[in-house]
Amino acid sequence: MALLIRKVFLFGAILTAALQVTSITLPNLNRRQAATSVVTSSASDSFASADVPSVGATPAQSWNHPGQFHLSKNFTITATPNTRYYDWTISQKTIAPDGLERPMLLVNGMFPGPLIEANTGDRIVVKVTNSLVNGTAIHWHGMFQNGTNWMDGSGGVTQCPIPPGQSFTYNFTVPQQWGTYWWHAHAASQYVDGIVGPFVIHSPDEAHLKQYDEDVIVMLSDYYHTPSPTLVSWYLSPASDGSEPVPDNGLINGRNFFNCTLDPVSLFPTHAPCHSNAPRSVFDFQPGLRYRIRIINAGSFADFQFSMDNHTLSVIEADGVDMQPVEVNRIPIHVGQRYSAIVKANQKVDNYWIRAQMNLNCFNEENPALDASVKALVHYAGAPASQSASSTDWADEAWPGRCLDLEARMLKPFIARDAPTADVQVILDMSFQKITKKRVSLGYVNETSWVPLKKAATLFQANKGKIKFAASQFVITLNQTQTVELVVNNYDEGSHPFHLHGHQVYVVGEGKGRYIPGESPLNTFNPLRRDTVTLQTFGYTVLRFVNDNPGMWPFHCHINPHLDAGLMVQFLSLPSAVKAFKIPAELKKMCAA
Ligand SMILES: *[C@@H]1O[C@H](CO)[C@@H](O)[C@H](O)[C@H]1NC(C)=O
Ligand SMILES: *[C@@H]1O[C@H](CO)[C@@H](O)[C@H](O)[C@H]1NC(C)=O
Ligand SMILES: *[C@@H]1O[C@H](CO)[C@@H](O)[C@H](O)[C@H]1NC(C)=O
Ligand SMILES: *[C@@H]1O[C@H](CO)[C@@H](O)[C@H](O)[C@H]1NC(C)=O
Ligand SMILES: *[C@@H]1O[C@H](CO)[C@@H](O)[C@H](O)[C@H]1NC(C)=O
Ligand SMILES: *[C@@H]1O[C@H](CO)[C@@H](O)[C@H](O)[C@H]1NC(C)=O
Ligand SMILES: *[C@@H]1O[C@H](CO)[C@@H](O)[C@H](O)[C@H]1NC(C)=O
Ligand SMILES: *[C@@H]1O[C@H](CO)[C@@H](O)[C@H](O)[C@H]1NC(C)=O
Ligand SMILES: [Cu+2]
Repeated sequence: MALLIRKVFLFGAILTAALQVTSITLPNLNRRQAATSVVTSSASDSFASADVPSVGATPAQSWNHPGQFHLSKNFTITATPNTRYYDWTISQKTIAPDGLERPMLLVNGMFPGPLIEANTGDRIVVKVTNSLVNGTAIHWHGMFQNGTNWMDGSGGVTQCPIPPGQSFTYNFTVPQQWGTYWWHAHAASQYVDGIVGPFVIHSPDEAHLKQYDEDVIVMLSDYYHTPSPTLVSWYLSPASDGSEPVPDNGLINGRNFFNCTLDPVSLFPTHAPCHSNAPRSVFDFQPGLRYRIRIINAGSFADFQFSMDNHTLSVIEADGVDMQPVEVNRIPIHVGQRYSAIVKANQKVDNYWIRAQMNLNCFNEENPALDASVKALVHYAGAPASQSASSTDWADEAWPGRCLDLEARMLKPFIARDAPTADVQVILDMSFQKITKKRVSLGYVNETSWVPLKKAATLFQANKGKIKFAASQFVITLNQTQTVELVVNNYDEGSHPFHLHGHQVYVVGEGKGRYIPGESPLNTFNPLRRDTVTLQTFGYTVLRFVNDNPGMWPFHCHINPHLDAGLMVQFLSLPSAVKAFKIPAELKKMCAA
């Protein structure tokens, strides 16, 4: 391992010249200008929450808009559908979320990007203008896109990337779902470089609507000082020996402290200008109120354990599905997943640490620059403003050792549904193998390691009636509206948060080793439903979903390097309906660019 680290140092040093930051641009946008959220009628509140930075924040971080993470009371939760318009421009900017300057890819100059806030049934219209040098596509993580599969934003699957200099308008509705979601680039590894934001859907039917007074978003992410194309090419080279790049830091709502003296010992030193006084995020609590905390892991590799000193977390939602409340001290949350928890501001007026502890057991490598305990603060009104707290972590051990989800049997959906009986079973074997000439470890589902198509999208091919796809595309065709049982055997030592686009799946079974039909126990009685499920190391997972949403749906590991290494399959659901899709011509035209 030490040898490997030395190799990395050398490699990092060579790269440094190419990564030197030349200028720093501080976009001077306020949130309203930035988001240009032209919202119809009563919904003009979408971006209206206070623009004042929280206690302790430095106003210099003009790209960061803490106000949008505290949802405004002015937002009207209603069942009357509305159209919400957003106008986004994606461009490269040099900013310093944790004090170290680096080029990032940002929407409207914001990091994290603009909040989308809507009600169930609303229409969302987002005009995306691409001012990058590469094509891009935006995916709306967890949206069903029922009847609008081509708005899913998956590069090479449901669309060709939006070419540089061009615009595309995403336009879809969000019926029959609510809760906490997010959006992110789904082209190359771009979201790792900043193209991410929260997406919240309200509904008067939400189970726990009356159980909280305030509504707050906590976006967690791991964070690299080096742009992702460099990380990915290293990862997909023999030099990495299959080890994922380990983050330099982590962020909470786009902020954290970084000790600049540690940059030289990073796996990828940058030598970029760095300011050791970047502020952490601060969440203001009013004593006596109840807060809904929406935790989103918008990172690319690390599994976090989320906790708040002296405050228990009552989990009420997982990936947009309301849960019967369950009280915990810590929530493990893997990439792509979301949880809501209710927290009572019932402790002594003081400052408390919020902790997002990266699970180092999931990493093969060490990064000496990384402080794996990512922090933010709760500040009770009346306590002194501070960037620090004297509170201590819960006494119980943060990590059981391996990288696992909150146990499925702890999470019981509030609206109980038994898993329907399976009509058809699909078995997938997931592994990493070094079988290429280049001695690079690639991700395989059965015999296929996914490589995105160039100037083509599998959806458009299916729309033309194609049923056989390129060898790099593992497309599983599901002809009928029926219940699919998806068994995934993980033959890898790592755990993998798999996300199925367009669906919520029933998690009916999990265990060690290979799935053995008839022997591995299943629970079909109101099992957990969600859209991103962690496959445990050397274990099996059994999922079920109803194949009633026509389209080409990726099922992939959300760990970004693993997706780049090919860990993806696609379900072609209801091909005859897909053939009948009237896909906008402008979308298909982007393949010619
Ligand atoms: C909410 O609406 C009221 C009345 O229109 C307005 O005075 C207030 O500034 C708004 N609050 C926010 C956070 O936008
Ligand atoms: C554009 O894409 C190429 C190929 O993936 C990559 O090498 C390059 O770094 C990207 N440029 C930016 C600014 O992200
Ligand atoms: C969005 O789609 C709806 C339904 O197809 C259509 O009526 C509307 O004009 C579209 N809006 C935009 C801005 O493209
Ligand atoms: C930063 O790291 C250096 C070297 O490990 C250490 O001496 C210093 O105390 C650290 N500074 C802060 C503010 O943590
Ligand atoms: C937080 O909890 C710890 C352990 O129970 C306790 O010792 C401490 O006094 C609490 N802190 C405050 C500010 O209430
Ligand atoms: C994947 O491979 C396994 C093991 O060979 C096989 O049982 C399964 O049917 C394959 N899955 C598909 C969708 O082809
Ligand atoms: C699905 O339909 C296609 C075209 O009709 C057919 O070739 C294929 O065998 C069918 N697949 C299954 C699993 O029935
Ligand atoms: C999708 O729409 C079809 C037809 O309206 C409906 O039968 C099905 O239940 C919907 N599925 C989802 C996941 O919304
Ligand atoms: Cu993975």
